[in-house]
Amino acid sequence: MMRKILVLNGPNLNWLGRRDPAFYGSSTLDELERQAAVQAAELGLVAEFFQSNHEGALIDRIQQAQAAAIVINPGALSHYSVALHDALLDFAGPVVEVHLSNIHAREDFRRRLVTAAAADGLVSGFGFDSYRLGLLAAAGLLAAREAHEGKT
Ligand code: CA2
Repeated sequence: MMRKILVLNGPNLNWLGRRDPAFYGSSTLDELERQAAVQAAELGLVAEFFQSNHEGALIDRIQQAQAAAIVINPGALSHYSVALHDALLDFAGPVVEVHLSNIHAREDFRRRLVTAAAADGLVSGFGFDSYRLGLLAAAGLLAAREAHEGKT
């Protein structure tokens, strides 16, 4: 059975490709998701996508997730959402946080990461490739867990 991976995008990422190409590139969220679906399939995963501008909607989706792992770009919520942090912490599977831009090369307020503390790891600064690397990391963590479970 193919394992599912949930790819979540937070506030304003629905604007991808429409503004700020210097930071976020010129492709749309739809294009990003289509690319990520192919990359996930290459790793033996079925990707499900959800974007919301609302913190609560993202938390609801995490709580209801049937997926084995999560790749999430929480957008600006990364910098202050304790509620999203707590929802990710309660998720049973691997969590990888991704950012299109290098958050350490921007304003100081972006260097404070709240949700990333609930993730297994973080990828930042590689544009769409951050998602590809995030999927790869999540697939590696899933394989490691399965190998461990096989031994116990
Ligand atoms: O680099 C990232 O992926 C961010 O999560 C993007 C967030 C930003 O608040 C984080 O600090 C870093 C912003 C997403 C806004 O996306 C837009 C895309 C195109 C046009 C306007 C906004």
